[in-house]
Amino acid sequence: MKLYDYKQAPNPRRVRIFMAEKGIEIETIQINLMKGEQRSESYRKINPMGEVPALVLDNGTCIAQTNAICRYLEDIYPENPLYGRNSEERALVESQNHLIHMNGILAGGEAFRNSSPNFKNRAISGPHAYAQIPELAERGLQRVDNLFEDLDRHFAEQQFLVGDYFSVADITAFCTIGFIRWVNKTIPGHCSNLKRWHDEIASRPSSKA
Ligand SMILES: N[C@@H](CCC(=O)N[C@@H](CS)C(=O)NCC(=O)O)C(=O)O
Repeated sequence: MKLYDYKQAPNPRRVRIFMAEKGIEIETIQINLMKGEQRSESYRKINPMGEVPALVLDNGTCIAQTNAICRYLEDIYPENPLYGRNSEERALVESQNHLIHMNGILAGGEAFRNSSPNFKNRAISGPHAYAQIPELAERGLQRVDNLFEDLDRHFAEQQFLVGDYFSVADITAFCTIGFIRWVNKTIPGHCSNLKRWHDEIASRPSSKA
């Protein structure tokens, strides 16, 4: 297998942390997004979406969505499950992971991609051109503020996103908070529960992956 990666980008980081938690090693190839390598003809032959991460299996199949890659790895390396240990936990992990994707990754992306001069006409990742909409950048920032408050309330009650079970949803949230720094937003000082959770995840060796 080969993992197409870009060290600085949030979605490939989710896969790298997931792999580190499970002790999985996969040959990794860097695609430099700043140089536009994701849009090159050669890379688009591998992943027509022109995005990273992408996992190419030994039979040539390309799995090109972060959650699908992690699910595939969970399936073939079931030890130390990160998608839940029973039906109820799997449903709760799914729910939290989806919420963080919607209200975190997409909100941060909305703020970042609609404001950064480097993303002019690339306000949505993928093969199609979309103009920036400044109002969406503004709304993205509001959504990020709400995410911090919602997570802070959540972590007042629970150790991780799903009770005392560390899961893929925590990885998604951790990478989201790293990504949100790109729009100059960090955990507000009064969000002490969120800070406690963040420090705990940052202290895991996988967080350096
Ligand atoms: N839906 C995809 C999104 C992946 C994505 O947005 N990747 C970004 C890096 S974090 C990318 O490749 N962007 C390329 C671009 O903006 O041209 C997933 O969940 O994997």
